[in-house]
Amino acid sequence: MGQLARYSPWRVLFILLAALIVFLVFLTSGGSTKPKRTALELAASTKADNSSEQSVCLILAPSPNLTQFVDALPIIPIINVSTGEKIVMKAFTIHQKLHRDLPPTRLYGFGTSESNAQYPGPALQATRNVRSRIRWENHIADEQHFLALDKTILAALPRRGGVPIVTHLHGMELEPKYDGHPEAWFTKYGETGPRYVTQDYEYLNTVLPSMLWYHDHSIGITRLNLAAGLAGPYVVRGSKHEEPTSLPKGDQEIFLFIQDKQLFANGSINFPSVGDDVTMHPVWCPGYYGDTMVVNGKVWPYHEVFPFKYRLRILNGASERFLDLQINHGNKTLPFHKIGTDGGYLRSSVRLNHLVLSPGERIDCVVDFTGLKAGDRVLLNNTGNVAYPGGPPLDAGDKMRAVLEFRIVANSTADRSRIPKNLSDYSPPVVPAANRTRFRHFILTETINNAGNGTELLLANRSFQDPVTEISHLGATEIWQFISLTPSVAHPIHLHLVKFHVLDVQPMDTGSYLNSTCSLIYDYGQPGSCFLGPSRPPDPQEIGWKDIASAWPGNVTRILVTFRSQDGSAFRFDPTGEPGFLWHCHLLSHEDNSMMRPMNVVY
Ligand SMILES: [Cu+2]
Repeated sequence: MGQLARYSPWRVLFILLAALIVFLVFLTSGGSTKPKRTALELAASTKADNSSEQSVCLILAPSPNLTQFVDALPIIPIINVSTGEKIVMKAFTIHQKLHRDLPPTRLYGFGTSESNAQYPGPALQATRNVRSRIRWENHIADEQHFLALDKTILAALPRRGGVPIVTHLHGMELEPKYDGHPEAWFTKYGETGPRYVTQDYEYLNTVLPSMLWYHDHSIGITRLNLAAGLAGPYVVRGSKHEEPTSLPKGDQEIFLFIQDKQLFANGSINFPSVGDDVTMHPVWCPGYYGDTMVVNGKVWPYHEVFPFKYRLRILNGASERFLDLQINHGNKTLPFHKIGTDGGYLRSSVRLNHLVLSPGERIDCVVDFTGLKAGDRVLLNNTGNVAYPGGPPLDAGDKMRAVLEFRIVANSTADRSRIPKNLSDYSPPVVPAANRTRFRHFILTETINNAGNGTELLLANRSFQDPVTEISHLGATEIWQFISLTPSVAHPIHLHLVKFHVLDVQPMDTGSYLNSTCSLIYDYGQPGSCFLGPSRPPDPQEIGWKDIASAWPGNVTRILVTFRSQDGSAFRFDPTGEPGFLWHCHLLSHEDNSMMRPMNVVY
C-alpha cells in the first residue's frame, strides 16, 4: 500500500476495483492457468520511467489456450465492383466462428446481404480507371456498441442510439465527400454526423494497380469498429499493359488480412473497458495488443499450398501491433520477394528475409515453395516487439510468434508463374529544388500524466478539432517532416487523397530538443545541431509508393508528397470540396484520441 498512499482514496478504490474486475473477468473466461507476466505487462512497466504503477489497459485476461493451425485459412471472396452496376455493401451484426474450439464470436461484418456479411469483408475488385459506385449501408441494430465507448474523447455519439459507421477507402484518390470523413458517420436509425454528405460513394480507381483496403473511420470509435470487424481488402487491377501477367494468380494469389485479438472463452472479444487514467478517460487506452493472431477471420489458420510460387498480398489490420514477418521452414528462412507496396509495383523485385508491416500498411510479395516436399510445413512467423520498435521482444514461447502455417501438398503439374525482371516503369521520386518545395514539420507527442500513463497523442500540439493548418495547393510538392518525440513506438502516418515517398530518416536527440538546447535547423555535425547522425535513405522495406509510413521514435522522418494524381496528371475530380481530407497516425487508439488532423487542398 506504500505506493498507493500517494493517491486519493478514490484512486485507491479504483485500482482495487479494476484489479477485482480483471480477476473476475479472468475467472469467467475459463482460464485454468495462472496469468503470467506477459510482454504486454512488461511493455506497460517500461512505459513510464517515473512510476511503478502498471498500465491497467495492458492487463487483459488471457485468451483461452487455443490450438494453433487447426482451422483452414478462409479465402476471402471477391466481388467485382467495376461492372457498371452499383454495389450495396451492408454492415450487419454477425456471429462467426473464429476457431474450432470457440463458440461463435459476435462481430460486425460487411456483405451484400445479411447472409453473406462476414469478417473480414469481401475483397472488392476494381478495374483501373473504371468507375465503381458503392452504397454503404448500416444495418447494425444494436442500441449501442458492444465494445465499451469512451465519452470523454471526441466520438460519434448518436442521440437516438445505434452504432455509427462510415467507410474510408484507404489509399484511393477521390472527392472528399466519398472519403469517409470521421464526422460523416451514419446509423441504422437515420442519424448522421455533422459532416455527413452522402453514403452513395464513387471511386474512379485512378490509382496505380495495388491493394487498398476499406475500413471504418468513425470519429473516436474507429478502434472499436475495426476490432468489431468492419474492414476488408480492395484491389485495383490494371490492364495487361499495366500489370505483369506472369505473376502467380488464381489460387496462387492470396489476400491475408491479419489482426491480433484478445478473446474470452465464450468467443466474445476482450477489449479494454477501463482506462489507465479514469479521472480523464474512464475507458480509452493508448494501445490494444491481443494475444491471439487472426488471419482472414480464423485464429492461427493453416493453408495448403503446392510447391509453387505464391503471391501474398498482406494487410496489417491490427490496432497497434506491428508485424515483423519471416517465413521459416525448420531452421531455414525463405525469402520474401517484395514486388509492391501500398501504392503499386516496384520496378523490380527486392529480396527480403523479413518484412516489417505497420498497422494499416500493405505489402505485395511472392514466396517460392518450389523444392519443398509434400508434408513439409512452413510457418509465417512474427518477431515484432510489442510496442514497436522500442518495446520488449516476444518471449521465446509466445504464441504471437506464429501467424499462419503453410502445408505443402503434392502437385504433378508445373508452376507456370514467374517474377518478371521488370515489374513496372516505377522510378524513385526526383526531389525538386528547395525553393520549389514547401516544408512542413510536425512534432509527434504523447501527453503523459503524473502516473506515467498516456492521456492523449498530438500532431504539432494540435488536436482534430483545431482549425485546419495543412492546406496544400493542387500540384504543389511538399516535404513533411515528422519529429517523433515518443520514446518507443513508431507512429504510422497515413495521408488521405495522395501517395508519397519516404525521403529519409535521421536520428535526433529528443531530450535536448525538448530542453531547447539544440536545434534542427543545423545540419548534423554543426554546433548546436540536434541530429545524432547523418540521414539514411529509405530502407528496402520503405521504398516505393506509400500512403502510410512509420515516423520512427527519436528520429526525423521525411516524406515527399505531390498533390496530384499518382500517375502525375491532375486529379480527374474536384478534391477541394467539403468535408475535406485528413492525415493521422494509424495506431487506432492514437487516431481516436487525438492524433488526427484535417487536411485541405485548394486551387
Ligand atoms: Cu501514433
